[in-house]
Formats: sequence, C-alpha cells, structure tokens
Amino acid sequence: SLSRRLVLGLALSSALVAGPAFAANPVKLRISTPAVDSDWHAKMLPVFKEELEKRAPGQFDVEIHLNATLFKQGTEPAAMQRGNLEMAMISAFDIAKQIPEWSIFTAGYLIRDPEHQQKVFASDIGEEMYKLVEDKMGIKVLAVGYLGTRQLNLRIEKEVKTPADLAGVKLRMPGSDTWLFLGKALGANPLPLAFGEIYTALQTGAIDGQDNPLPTVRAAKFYEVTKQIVLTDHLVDSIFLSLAGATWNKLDDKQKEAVLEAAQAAVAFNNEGRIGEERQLAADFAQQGLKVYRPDVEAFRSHVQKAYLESELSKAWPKGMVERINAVK
Ligand code: KDO
Repeated sequence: SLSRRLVLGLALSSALVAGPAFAANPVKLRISTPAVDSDWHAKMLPVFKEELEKRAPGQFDVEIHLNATLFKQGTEPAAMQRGNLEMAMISAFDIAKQIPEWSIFTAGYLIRDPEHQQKVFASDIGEEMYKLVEDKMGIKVLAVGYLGTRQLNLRIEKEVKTPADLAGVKLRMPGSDTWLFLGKALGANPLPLAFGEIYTALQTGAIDGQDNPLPTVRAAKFYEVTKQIVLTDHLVDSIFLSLAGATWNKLDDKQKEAVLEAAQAAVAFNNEGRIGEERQLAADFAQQGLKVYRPDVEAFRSHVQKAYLESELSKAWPKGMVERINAVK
C-alpha cells in the first residue's frame, strides 16, 4: 500500500541522513551509577533529564540506573569505551587508572574547598586535563560536580586525633590502587570494597569504618551502623558527569550544546543542595548521638601530603601542576 511504502521510505531516508536524530529515534543515554536515590548526585540526574528535554525535545531518551544495578562501581569507564554504556559519573580515581597524570586529583589535601574545585576545573587546568580524558580514553567530560568533602566514619569508639591513631584500623576504601593509597596515607589499614557492600560490612564488623562525604553518610544510612565521625576533611571529592566519546561524536552542535547546558544545570543543583546540607550535617549527626569531632587536621594534612609527594604517583603529575592548582584563588 501507499502508506506502507511511505513509512518505509521515511524510515529509509532517516537512516541515511546523518546528523540530528529524528524525534522518533531519540539518542539513548543510559546513565549508570552506584549512587543511592536520596544522594545529591542521584537527585541531579532527573534534573539533567528534564533540562535536556527542555532544550532538545524528543531528541534524547535518558535512562537512569542507580545502585550500580547496570554496571558495577568502577567498571563504567570501560563500559563507555566499549560502547556498552553512554553516560556515567566517574571519579578522578577511575580516570587515574588509565591516565596516571590524573592521580593528582586523587591526592588528599590538594583541592581546598568546593569553590576552589569549581575554579580549578573551569580554568586552563581543567581544559588541559579534560583533553587528556578525551584523547586517551575517548570520554567526554561534560561537567564536574562536588561529591562532598570526605570524612572518616567509624564503628569503633577509639578516639582518632592523628594518623597514628588509625594504625591497624580496617578502613573500607573503594577498590582501586589510588583509593587504597589514600587510605594508607591517612594512616589506616585500607580494605577494598564496593560502595553497595559498606552498610553490611559495618553492621557485621567486617570493617572498622569507611570514608565518605557527610551527605552520603546520611543518604546511605551509614550513621545507623557507626559510632563516630572524625572531621578530617581529607579529600574535596569530585564527580565527573561524562559521555562516551562515540555518543558525543554522533551529536550535532545544537545537541552538544544542549547536553553541556543540561549537565551544568544538573551539577549546579547538586552543588547547591550538597553544600547546604553538608554545613548542617555534623550537628545533625551529633544530635542523633554520634560522636562528631575535629582531629588534629594539620597532623593529617602533613602526613598525607608527604605520602603523596614521596610516592610514585606524584612522579606522573604534570610538571608545575601542584603549584598551578595552589595558585588558583
Ligand atoms: C565510594 O565508594 O565511597 C564513593 O564515594 C566513591 C565515588 O567515586 C563514587 O563512586 C561514589 O562512591 C558513588 O557514587 C556512591 O555515592
């Protein structure tokens, strides 16, 4: 029939036309993350989806997969590189596995605060470092979000004032060399474990503690199975909202702009919510009966900075980069 031929003809022409996807055939963007639903970096994903829909109606099909149900924590970059996943929120630790220069952003006590983080990545430093990710990993970083400032959260009652007090303490870290290095630099005995297994490990005593920003301690309910929070402020952590290069390259300029703007809107939502909540949470946890205190932060800072500067990791850092990062005001 004529209408059948018309439909076939349309389908054929849309398959042949390069450039913007047709509304009937939107670009699928599956996002995989270990984040739990009430954490800010999970809540920012529907914002990304809405903002993108506003800017490019019908052109994208954003699918959000939380709790590492689609891909295991840390496997997202490889999945994007192999063409099995379109989007993820990756960490500097994930990137450092493939680009040693990036381990600079895994170092404790380098980025000073969320504002410093935003400024560093908005500067030529960010431009250079993102280009490495694009060139060497084929991954496009869309925007950097503030994951929060990492603190120690322990189930044991021992008071921790200096790195020496962490000797023998089984501290869960995410599973990669650079994460374990950070745990060791803090003075602890680091054990690798996926995010989704922390709660049970705390509950059963398989680990003595974990480190995460306070909003995550709340969202994942770690406060239910721990006794204290030691405010070390040891890592101002980032999360990079990223797109597989193959997907990025399929987009036309307008779609690229829409994706970048939606990513910015999402991280702005995350940053605002997280920074506001983070200010409140120490007091909230104390009120719930957890012991919350500031250790000798200078002792942690000098111990951690020394460990990084004397390590193999820092040999791969771009020349002069520490100074350039420090100079960002
Ligand atoms: C974690 O496993 O402790 C961590 O905070 C590491 C981050 O890089 C990130 O993967 C995060 O978990 C997840 O998004 C869960 O919040």
